[in-house]
Amino acid sequence: MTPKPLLSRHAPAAEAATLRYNAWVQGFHFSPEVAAARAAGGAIVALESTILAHGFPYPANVELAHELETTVRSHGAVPATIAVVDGVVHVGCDEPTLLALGREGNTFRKAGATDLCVYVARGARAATTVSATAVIAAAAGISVFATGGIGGVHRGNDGDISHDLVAVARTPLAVVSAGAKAILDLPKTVEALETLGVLVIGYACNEFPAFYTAESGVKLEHRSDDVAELAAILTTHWSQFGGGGALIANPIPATAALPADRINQAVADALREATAAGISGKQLTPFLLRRLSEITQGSSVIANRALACNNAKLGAQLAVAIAARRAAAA
Ligand code: PSU
Ligand code: MN
Repeated sequence: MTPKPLLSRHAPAAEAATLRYNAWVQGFHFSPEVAAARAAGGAIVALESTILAHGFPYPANVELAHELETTVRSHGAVPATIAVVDGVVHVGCDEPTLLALGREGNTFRKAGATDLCVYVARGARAATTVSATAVIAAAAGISVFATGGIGGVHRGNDGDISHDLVAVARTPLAVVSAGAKAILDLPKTVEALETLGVLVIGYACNEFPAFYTAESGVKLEHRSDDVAELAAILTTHWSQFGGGGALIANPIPATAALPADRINQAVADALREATAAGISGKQLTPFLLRRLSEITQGSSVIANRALACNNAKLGAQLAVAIAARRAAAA
């Protein structure tokens, strides 16, 4: 038996959201393995497509797409890479779509949760960011989403704050992320997560991870070293407290981390170039990631790949643990 929510004031909103979501899901295209897993209550891990189309160069992006999916499968869950193709939301992409995302990334727009409707209504192609992937995954009943690093509060005072933060706050799912991307202002990003009510838990770490390095100096209040305990915390958050999104902060493995001084210098240089070139808005993150890869001669791409796969592995373990708890409670 699922315990009754303690906070009934959240229940009407949750119910309305479920109804809206259910209507919306009718238009989704599920891959055969995702459809089977949904029907069986199996473990599914959502994966985003902006990291492929706009975050990684070709062919490393196609290799990453395959490696993420293989990692999820080898840890007992089903991968659901999410993208919009010809106006249809795909939850689980077939091989031609993964190849198109990698080879023709620039023919895919970068969709956040807010502008998904534009691309769907126009029958266009769009890669989904963390925000768009999170709302689609939650609508499809998927509880775990693995990415590289979420967006957040950019450095400086230009007010650029990724919609990822708000969308994750609203969406009842766990995002497994190596903190937030190192190009950001990490202390401000952690503060914004707190303000928005995103539960942040460090997996086997005491500090908010800094993407290419394990530590940022920003201490976390919660730490868990046990996937079963994480699953218990999350299901309690959602089923008893009407909770929204949670960020499971998973540091890059020590063997893959970049030297902090080198990457910090590269980030500072890339940021200066972006300012000089007047790059802002949706172009900023892809510009910075591309420049970092050039400045570090590809080391940043290798590190990004390692941390994303590490997140896919933890995401799969977590999805399996959550599915087991739900099966036991049913
Ligand atoms: N993680 C990565 N590489 C990426 C991203 C995440 O390792 O490219 C993408 C995600 O799609 C995230 C987006 O939502 O970067 C953030 O973009 P912005 O800062 O414009 O909101
Ligand atoms: Mn932005």
